[in-house]
Amino acid sequence: MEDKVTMVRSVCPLDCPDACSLMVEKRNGRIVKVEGNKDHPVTKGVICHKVRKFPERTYHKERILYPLKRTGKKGTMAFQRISWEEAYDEIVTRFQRVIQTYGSEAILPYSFYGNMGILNSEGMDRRFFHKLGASFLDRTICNSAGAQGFRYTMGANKGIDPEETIYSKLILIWGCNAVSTNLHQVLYANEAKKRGAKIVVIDTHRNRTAKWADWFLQIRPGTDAALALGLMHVLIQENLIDTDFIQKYTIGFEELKKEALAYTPSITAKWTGLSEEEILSLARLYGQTTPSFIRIGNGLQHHENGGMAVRAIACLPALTGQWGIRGGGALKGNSGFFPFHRYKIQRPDLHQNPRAYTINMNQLGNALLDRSRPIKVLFVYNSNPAQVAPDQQKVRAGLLRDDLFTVVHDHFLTDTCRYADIVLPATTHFENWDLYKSYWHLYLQLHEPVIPPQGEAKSNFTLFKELAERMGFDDVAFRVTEEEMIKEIVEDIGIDYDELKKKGYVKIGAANNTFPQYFPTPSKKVEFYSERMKKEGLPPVPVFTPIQPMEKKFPLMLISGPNHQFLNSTFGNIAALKKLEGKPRLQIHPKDAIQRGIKTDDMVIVYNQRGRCRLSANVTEDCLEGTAVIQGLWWDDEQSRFQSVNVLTSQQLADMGRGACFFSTFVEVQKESQ
Ligand SMILES: Nc1nc2c(c(=O)[nH]1)N[C@H]1C(S)=C(S)[C@@H](COP(=O)(O)OP(=O)(O)OC[C@H]3O[C@@H](n4cnc5c(=O)[nH]c(N)nc54)[C@H](O)[C@@H]3O)O[C@H]1N2
Ligand SMILES: Nc1nc2c(c(=O)[nH]1)N[C@H]1C(S)=C(S)[C@@H](COP(=O)(O)OP(=O)(O)OC[C@H]3O[C@@H](n4cnc5c(=O)[nH]c(N)nc54)[C@H](O)[C@@H]3O)O[C@H]1N2
Ligand SMILES: [Mo]
Repeated sequence: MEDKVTMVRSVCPLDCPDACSLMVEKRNGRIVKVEGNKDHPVTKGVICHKVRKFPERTYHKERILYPLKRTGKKGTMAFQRISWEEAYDEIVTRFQRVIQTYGSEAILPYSFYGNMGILNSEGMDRRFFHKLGASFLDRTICNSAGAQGFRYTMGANKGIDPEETIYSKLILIWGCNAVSTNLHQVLYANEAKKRGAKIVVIDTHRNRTAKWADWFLQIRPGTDAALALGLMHVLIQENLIDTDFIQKYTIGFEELKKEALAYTPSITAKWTGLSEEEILSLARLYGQTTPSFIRIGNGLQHHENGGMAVRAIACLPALTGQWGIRGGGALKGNSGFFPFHRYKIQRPDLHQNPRAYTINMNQLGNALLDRSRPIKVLFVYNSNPAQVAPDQQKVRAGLLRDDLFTVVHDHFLTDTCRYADIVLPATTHFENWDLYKSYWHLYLQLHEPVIPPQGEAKSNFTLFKELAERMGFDDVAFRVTEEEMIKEIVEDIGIDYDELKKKGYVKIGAANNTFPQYFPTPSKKVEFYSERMKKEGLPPVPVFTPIQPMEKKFPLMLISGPNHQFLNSTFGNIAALKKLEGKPRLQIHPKDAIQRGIKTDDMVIVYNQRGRCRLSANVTEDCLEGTAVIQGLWWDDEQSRFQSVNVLTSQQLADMGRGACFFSTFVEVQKESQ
């Protein structure tokens, strides 16, 4: 028999700005290859290495294909196969018992964007938990602080259209490891470079992006607001600002000027660790180049002062009048351009339980250990909290509670499944319908299933729809099919479904159209001064608040960002990608290493008041003195006795948006005794 080969369109579901359009090669019904779609205006045939490994992940021998029930102690991964009927019976019986005894507020969903599809990440699931009257999860683990900071200045999560950044003459990549985390922005920047642009990276770590840049400025973590104010100082002093733009489109320039006055190059240098010359040159370059573009990443906002850092940086393009010029402005996130009607998709009106708590997902550990607001059921999907949530020892202590009933829906037995009472098999995105937006480019994409569900796997959409039926929820909200829901969502915002289905994607609005005629802040201008912030008890103009180490015992600041080959903890079990990453390592500056008698490849213990982590050392000047770097969210590995990095991070919240503070972590390091 001859091989039947077909090429089918797909979308990358990962929590990544690029939201790539994929072409999938199928042979006799099986996916054999995944490539970038050459016809997609942003993907242009280019995808990252990890996504090429999707076939290996999809057909992996360890994929969960049937529902499982715990047979041993929590934490031991002892399960037996059960049927979906049995699984549903267990879940529904437990739900009903908990609701009767404690109220439905004792049930908490825990999810994030393991799959970015609207239906499967914030669609049918939300409807279900709303109708159930469950407690609310405040989903703030990723970009909340920075998004809020950007909104205070600019009014919305809207920046420039990244396709226009090929026209930029200066590109500042600020706290963003784009080579690993936003590949197509790097391709646009390379195109801009061919047209004469200069690329500057501002980061605390000499990461892959820093190595690619024309100019790398290595800044002390948590001092970005000081640098932004220092740049403003020079721009104002040397009259490199656009006074017409400021007058027409901004408010609060005088107040901002007063604040920036204090940040002379010498003071800014003291805080940031940069030299005065670097600060002056950067300010002059920025002040004299049009159009200039700032890509603001998530790294700098995972700090206790991260919201304000982004708010301060977001003021820069208005000072030099960049908005409205093709290739000029900034981009933190662009999800604000997708005008979906959230309430119609998620149906918050179905929620009828005024006693429901709101639990911040960064504080899962505390929530599970808090006896005053008892959580009795945890329902996890699209997330791996045992690895990704901060203060992991508390998270796991909570998950170990005997009186907690935990359901986990996933593709693999993640470390979270270790604590589950019931594990449910999830379909991968290849097996589902869905609708994908991007938080960076402006294309909406439709996904039709490429292969049938593997084993007995069910999508989040199907799972919550079927659970709704078993709970006796008879609203029409639970009777729609996937395609009907997608049609409703897109037609509601004036998109022609048939066109979307034919092409696979449509572009939403033109980004720069709204700027500078109109800025969606309360004053309708770029707000250097924000009355709203004042009312909310925050400083109304950008200020710099240094991060204070809690205890002198832990002198090194630990930055634990993503690595190149994984996507958060996803892919942490894929052999080919693990091999490329090697092993989890602690990067430490030579001066800090010498003081502690540490050499490259020594085993070291990184520790603080919350926990300890055993790693091999890499002594390198890629990180600054006084900081240490671990990349990647690795899975538990009992053999090497490696404990993952989130045992060290804290549940503290950032200054804005109730965001996470992963990188404001202080540790000490010592060589492991032999
Ligand atoms: N390959 C890969 N791609 C990914 C992910 C992944 O895990 N792997 N994760 C996805 C997700 S969910 C997200 S949110 C994004 C995150 O991707 P990015 O937005 O790039 O953010 P991070 O990689 O967390 O951090 C970026 C850089 O910020 C630096 N940094 C830390 N603190 C500071 C500071 O105080 N100031 C400055 N200037 N820099 C600082 C870090 O050293 C790091 O190099 O990437 C997405 N894409
Ligand atoms: N120390 C430290 N911690 C961090 C970060 C950091 O930089 N440093 N980054 C933080 C950030 S920015 C983020 S966004 C979070 C990310 O945290 P998470 O969103 O939890 O990300 P993942 O670890 O990728 O876990 C996603 C899980 O969803 C599963 N999944 C995928 N598709 C589906 C599906 O369709 N259905 C179901 N049921 N499951 C599915 C995957 O198999 C995977 O196990 O981590 C945060 N944690
Ligand atoms: Mo994220």
